[in-house]
Amino acid sequence: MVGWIYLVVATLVLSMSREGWVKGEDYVTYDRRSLIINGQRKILFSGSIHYPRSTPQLWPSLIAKAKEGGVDVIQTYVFWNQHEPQPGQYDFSGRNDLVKFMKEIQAQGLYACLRIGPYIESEWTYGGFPFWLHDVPGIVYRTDNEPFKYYMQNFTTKIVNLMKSEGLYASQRGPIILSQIENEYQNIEAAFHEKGAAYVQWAAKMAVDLGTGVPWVMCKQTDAPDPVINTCNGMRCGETFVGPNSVNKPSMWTENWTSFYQVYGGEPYIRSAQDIAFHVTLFIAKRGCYINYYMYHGGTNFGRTASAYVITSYYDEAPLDEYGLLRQPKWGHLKELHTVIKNCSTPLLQGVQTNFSIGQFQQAYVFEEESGGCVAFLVNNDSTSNATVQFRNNSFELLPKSISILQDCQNIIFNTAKVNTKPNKRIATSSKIFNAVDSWEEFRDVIPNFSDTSLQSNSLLEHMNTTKDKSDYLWYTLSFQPNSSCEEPVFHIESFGHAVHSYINNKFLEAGHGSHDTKGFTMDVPISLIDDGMNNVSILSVMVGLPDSGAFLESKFAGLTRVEIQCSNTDLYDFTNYTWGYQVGLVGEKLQVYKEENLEEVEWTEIDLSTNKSLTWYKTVFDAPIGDDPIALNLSSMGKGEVWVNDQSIGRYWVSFHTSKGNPSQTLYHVPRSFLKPFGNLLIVLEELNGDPLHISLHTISILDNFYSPISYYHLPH
Ligand SMILES: *[C@@H]1O[C@H](CO)[C@@H](O)[C@H](O)[C@H]1NC(C)=O
Ligand SMILES: *[C@@H]1O[C@H](CO)[C@@H](O)[C@H](O)[C@H]1NC(C)=O
Ligand SMILES: *[C@@H]1O[C@H](CO)[C@@H](O)[C@H](O)[C@H]1NC(C)=O
Ligand SMILES: *[C@@H]1O[C@H](CO)[C@@H](O)[C@H](O)[C@H]1NC(C)=O
Ligand SMILES: *[C@@H]1O[C@H](CO)[C@@H](O)[C@H](O)[C@H]1NC(C)=O
Ligand SMILES: *[C@@H]1O[C@H](CO)[C@@H](O)[C@H](O)[C@H]1NC(C)=O
Ligand SMILES: *[C@@H]1O[C@H](CO)[C@@H](O)[C@H](O)[C@H]1NC(C)=O
Ligand SMILES: *[C@@H]1O[C@H](CO)[C@@H](O)[C@H](O)[C@H]1NC(C)=O
Ligand SMILES: *[C@@H]1O[C@H](CO)[C@@H](O)[C@H](O)[C@H]1NC(C)=O
Ligand SMILES: *[C@@H]1O[C@H](CO)[C@@H](O)[C@H](O)[C@H]1NC(C)=O
Ligand SMILES: *[C@@H]1O[C@H](CO)[C@@H](O)[C@H](O)[C@H]1NC(C)=O
Ligand SMILES: CC(=O)N[C@H]1CO[C@H](CO)[C@@H](O)[C@@H]1O
Repeated sequence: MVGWIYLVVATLVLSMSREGWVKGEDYVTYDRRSLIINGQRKILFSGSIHYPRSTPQLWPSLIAKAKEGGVDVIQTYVFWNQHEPQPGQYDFSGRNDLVKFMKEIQAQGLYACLRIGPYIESEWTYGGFPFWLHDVPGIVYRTDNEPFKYYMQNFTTKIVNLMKSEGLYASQRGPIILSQIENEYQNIEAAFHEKGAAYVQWAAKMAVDLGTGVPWVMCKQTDAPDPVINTCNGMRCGETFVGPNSVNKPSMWTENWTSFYQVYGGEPYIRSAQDIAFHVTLFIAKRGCYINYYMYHGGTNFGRTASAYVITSYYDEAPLDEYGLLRQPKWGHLKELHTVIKNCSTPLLQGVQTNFSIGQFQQAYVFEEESGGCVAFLVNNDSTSNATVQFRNNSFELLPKSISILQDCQNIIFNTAKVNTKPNKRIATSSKIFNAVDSWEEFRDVIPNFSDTSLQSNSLLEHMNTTKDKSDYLWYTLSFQPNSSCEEPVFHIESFGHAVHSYINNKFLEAGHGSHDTKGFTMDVPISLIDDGMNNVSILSVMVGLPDSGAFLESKFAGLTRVEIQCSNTDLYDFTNYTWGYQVGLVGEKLQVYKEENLEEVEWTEIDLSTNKSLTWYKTVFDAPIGDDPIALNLSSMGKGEVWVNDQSIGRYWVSFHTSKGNPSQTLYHVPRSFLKPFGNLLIVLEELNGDPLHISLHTISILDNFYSPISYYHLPH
């Protein structure tokens, strides 16, 4: 009966879908049970790997390891601000070579899911939007707004046409079986009232009209209009997903979080292999047909691509770690689960599903074919005790918080809580310490005074609208003379984020910052003033990535909001509406002194450790460690800044921002092998605070297999 309904629905969808789709033999369609690719139903495991978060040199091995781990589909967002840095000027080179990435997926025989967005969030700066959108007159992002819709359609069309011209859709025998439009829009839809729903309709129609020949999805969007499929994102979609919004759509999970992104001041989020396996299996038991691991490989937020307060390493806890090494037992346990599910796919896809209770906290999900094929899932949702249950006249003892998979509905062939894969351990082996004073040179960046600035305003300007994201840094300067003697002056600064370094009369005072959850902060710093002359106040406002989420992203605010000097005799100087002078960026940035060709633009001197070293550029050279192991810089002796190797930024660092346990959130920073030559690699460090470059070290990263306990690890020689 149910099988018959599938057949009718499938036939309807197929016949309806032929019109308007790209011609080709390999259609991708769907019914309520699954995607149907080239006439075949599929249960698909998918893994997110974002091409700009690794390098073209690493893509083949990452994809191969995903394939070996039982992944069928590689899912990626498309990163608009990487591809269209200026309106109409496109970049698809190097790490942005989306076509090459898709072709690598195809070459390895995998499918692809292309999440175009073009709003992507993804802890990527500005949620993937190019900052120039901000200055389009009258624009309001992600709603029924003509300027926004124009640019969204323009970019989406550009990407779809690029994929078509390269023959990359499955309808053209390419790898892409699914595309996504928008991203978790339901989170903000209500903020736009009736314009929100109108925008969802428009976005779906715009996408479908592009005629890709493969289905579109909208994740976390219960009102996704037909034929767009609404999908689930989350950690426990087997429990939380209310299901597809129409009887002929399959149940799909586009983001099952393998961990959680990490912010400065945050500890890593570790999700066990058992917990992931439990929720993936439950989703399958409840007739899910597509599960994507977000992330399967996280990688690195190179340069300034991380969003506000997000660290440079991305989802290092995923089955493939930041360096692309297997994280065990996660990778192996999920591989085993994938193999088992694949082996049961005939009864899963062809059988009739029933479910019933087998105990107070225990349920059975059974898929049975008329021909006798059968697979059962026995769920024990008791998280503390084993449960003994009767199923089909057999007794089974189920581990706490686990799902057992029974082949032929008789023998347990997999249990989500029973991990057969041995854990491994990642080790960092020191290869070089940069402790020779004479191997370094430094250049102190310039602290501008009010009289040096060309941009002036009688108010505190908003940070992003002033820098246009050309730099993280914006100088706010003024000069003033107190009316009369100011006793025990205290400098009061309020900022909407993200960090501030304050200077008076060319002397560093203090640094302050907000956090991912509370971006605003205030500082009160005792200072000394010159009473009978002009005082130069210079405040460096620093952003650590642009915001990436929420409604009305175009009108988010950052930078200084109030500046005062309070004297003990109640005199108060309020500079909020004073004449301020502004400078976007640092001198070293403007001269691009991190590039080999521009080194001569400034005078480098021997390093001087005797004074405060805030805002200093350091330079040295190093040879690549021999071998093929991945490489990382250990920056635990540093404060906050950014690092370049051979002209390429390996990302921001912020070691001085500690977690509640007193640890930096990240000390090792990945230097891709492909950035290096054998000898004489240029290393440039921009340190904003008082870090010590003489304790920077270079490490090779490797995996210790058969790792049983921390004790055995500590006995090994380094
Ligand atoms: C997108 O905009 C560019 C100008 O920036 C224009 O040349 C191009 O034709 C537009 N493409 C589409 C599909 O609208
Ligand atoms: C796959 O299923 C077949 C028959 O159902 C069984 O004989 C075989 O052992 C299974 N293989 C694995 C790897 O589970
Ligand atoms: C069977 O599944 C349905 C639909 O998910 C659910 O409403 C019902 O509670 C389940 N029954 C048992 C006994 O678990
Ligand atoms: C397990 O129990 C928890 C807590 O009662 C509940 O929230 C969850 O939905 C249950 N899961 C399943 C698979 O029954
Ligand atoms: C379970 O046992 C009963 C009684 O012996 C029998 O009637 C029934 O068919 C058995 N069920 C299965 C699934 O083997
Ligand atoms: C729970 O069941 C497993 C077998 O399924 C068994 O090895 C284990 O000893 C049991 N634990 C307890 C506490 O009974
Ligand atoms: C700013 O003024 C200080 C004296 O307070 C001076 O040493 C410094 O060179 C000036 N900065 C610039 C960029 O001229
Ligand atoms: C952004 O800056 C421009 C001047 O460059 C100004 O006209 C505009 O009002 C500013 N917008 C916001 C939102 O601050
Ligand atoms: C303030 O800056 C001006 C211009 O750079 C400089 O001439 C003056 O000496 C500075 N004042 C103090 C107190 O440093
Ligand atoms: C300083 O003098 C200016 C101009 O006379 C006046 O507006 C301001 O209120 C005075 N500020 C203080 C704190 O005395
Ligand atoms: C600064 O000027 C703005 C606009 O003129 C005004 O609304 C605001 O109250 C002023 N703030 C202070 C602290 O004087
Ligand atoms: C939808 C869903 O399951 N969201 C969960 C994702 O994971 C975070 C972190 O554990 C939970 O807080 C959410 O509830």
